[in-house]
Amino acid sequence: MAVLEIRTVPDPVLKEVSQPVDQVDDDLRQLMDDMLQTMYAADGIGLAAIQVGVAKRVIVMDLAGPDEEAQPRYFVNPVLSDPSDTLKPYEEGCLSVPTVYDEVERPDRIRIRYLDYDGNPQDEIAEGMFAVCIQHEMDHLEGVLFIDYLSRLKRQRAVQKVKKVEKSKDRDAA
Ligand code: GNR
Ligand code: NI
Repeated sequence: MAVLEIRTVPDPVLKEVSQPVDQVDDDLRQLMDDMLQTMYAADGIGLAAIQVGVAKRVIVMDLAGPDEEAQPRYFVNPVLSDPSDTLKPYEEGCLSVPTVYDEVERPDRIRIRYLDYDGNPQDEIAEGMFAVCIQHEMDHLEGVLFIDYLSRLKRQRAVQKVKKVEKSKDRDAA
C-alpha cells in the first residue's frame, strides 16, 4: 500500500474526464487500496482516482465518524440516476482545493449503480452525507470541482488561496 500525491488546483489533470474501467482485477484493487490509504492519510471522506492523477472511473469513500469502526466503500464505473427534486445545501470541501469551504446545493437523494471491490454490480439509494459525497465524487469523474458551482470571483479567490497554501507547504518541505 502507498500514500499517493493528491493533485490540487490549478492542476489541469483535475479537468480531465475519467474513463470507464473494463475489469475489476488485482491491479485495480491495488489502486483502490492506495487511494483509500491516501484518503485516510489526508483525513478525507471520499477520493476520486483523478485526484491522484489516474483518469479511471473509480471512487473510494468512508463516512464513518472518528470514533467508529472504518467503513471503506469502493465504487467502480458509478452511474447516478433518479435524483430527488428536493435540493439541500451543504458546506463542501475538497482535498484538491484545501482550506476552501463553501455551500453547494444538490439533490438530497439519488440512486447509484456501480461495481464493488469484487466487481459485483450494486444498486443503492444514497441520502444525507452519502448523497452529498457521491455527487461530489461523480463530478470529479467529469472534471468538475465544487468551486465550479461558485461565482467566478469566489472560484478565482479559491484557486489563489490554494496556490498560496501549497507554496508555503513547499517552502516548509524545502
Ligand atoms: O473530505 C472531503 N470532505 C467533504 C466534505 C463535504 C463535501 C464533500 C467532501 S469530499 C472531500 C474529499 C474530496 O475532495 N473528495 O473528492
Ligand atoms: Ni473533492
